[in-house]
Amino acid sequence: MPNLWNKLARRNPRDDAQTAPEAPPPPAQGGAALPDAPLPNVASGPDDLMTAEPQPRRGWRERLSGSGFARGLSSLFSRNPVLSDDLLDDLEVTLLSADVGVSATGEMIDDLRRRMHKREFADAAALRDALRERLVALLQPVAQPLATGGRRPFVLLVVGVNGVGKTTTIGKLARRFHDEHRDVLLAAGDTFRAAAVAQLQEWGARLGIPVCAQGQGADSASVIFDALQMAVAHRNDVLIADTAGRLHTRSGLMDELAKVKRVMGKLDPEAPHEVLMVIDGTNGQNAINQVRQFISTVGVTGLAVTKLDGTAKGGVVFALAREFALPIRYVGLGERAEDLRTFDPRAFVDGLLPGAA
Ligand SMILES: Nc1nc2c(ncn2[C@@H]2O[C@H](COP(=O)(O)OP(=O)(O)OP(=O)(O)O)[C@@H](O)[C@H]2O)c(=O)[nH]1
Ligand SMILES: [Mg+2]
Repeated sequence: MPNLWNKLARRNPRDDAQTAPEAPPPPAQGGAALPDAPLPNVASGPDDLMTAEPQPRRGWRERLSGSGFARGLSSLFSRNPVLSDDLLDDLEVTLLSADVGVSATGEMIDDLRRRMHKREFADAAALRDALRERLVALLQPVAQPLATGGRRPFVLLVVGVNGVGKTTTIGKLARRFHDEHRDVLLAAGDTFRAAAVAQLQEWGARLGIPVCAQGQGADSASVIFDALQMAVAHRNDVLIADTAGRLHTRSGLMDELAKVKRVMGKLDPEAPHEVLMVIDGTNGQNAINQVRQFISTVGVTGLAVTKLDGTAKGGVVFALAREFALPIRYVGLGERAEDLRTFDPRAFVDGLLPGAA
């Protein structure tokens, strides 16, 4: 049965990053919010920022163990305590269902099967250890933390589709830089949504960080240009620019991003130094198409994968690593500021697949 499933899955275009059809866009969080409506995510976000005592940090494992991927792997190894082809067939289904993607899954399964047939593994636990090492090895090359170098201001342009967690990630990042005593300026480049500017200003106010903004409907490129001018004049260490969520399939909106980038380049040919694309970890294989489009329009230099806590399957992180080899700077394991973690492949894999390494 799993073999049949596998064959079907391999032919299923949904698992083929090249041809994956678009799912409906994720709901724009707060996109429908009225100007005076409560801000969607500030209640649980910035409030925590100002907590004098740091919250006890919950570990990666605690955050990831509830994910579909972790649960799938754990039940897989309890169902198949001995080495067998069935175990590998089941594993293949688990990886594909968790959005690891056809290519990465196929390569890993083929390698593990070959090694199993060469009697390299004494038991299922040994195969599990080998799987863990394969998963870590797949992620290791993309674990490249963001380095600001000597650039001042270091300019970060944050992009992504609607509701993926861009503004929240900016708040969390601002907090990190702020904690490192870096002078941060925020640019409210999402001029599309009424509540967007207020959402960023709320983060700024809580941290005591200035926010450069114009009214709703202003030209995003002009807001960001002004902000960069200000950051240069004030010698800020870091400028983080928010942008409106946009569907990668809407070429007009995508062109607007390219314009934002061009305009920045007029003041500093190297700006933005980082185009950080935020991806919702629950978007599965659809994220692959999103990244491809953003790369071609605006040139992504790093990824942040959010919402890997909760119901996310988590496997898309592997698919992203396999498809793009783009640095994964951060992962979001929750809504608190400290839940934005510098990407750590071993901690991530151990969270999904615990056991003696
Ligand atoms: N559980 C969880 N929720 C998150 C995470 N990151 C962001 N969120 C939530 O995702 C929702 C959307 O976040 P926003 O930051 O407003 O997303 P956005 O991409 O700026 O949205 P638009 O500006 O509308 O495109 C909020 O409710 C956040 O609290 C995460 O890592 N884990
Ligand atoms: Mg936003």
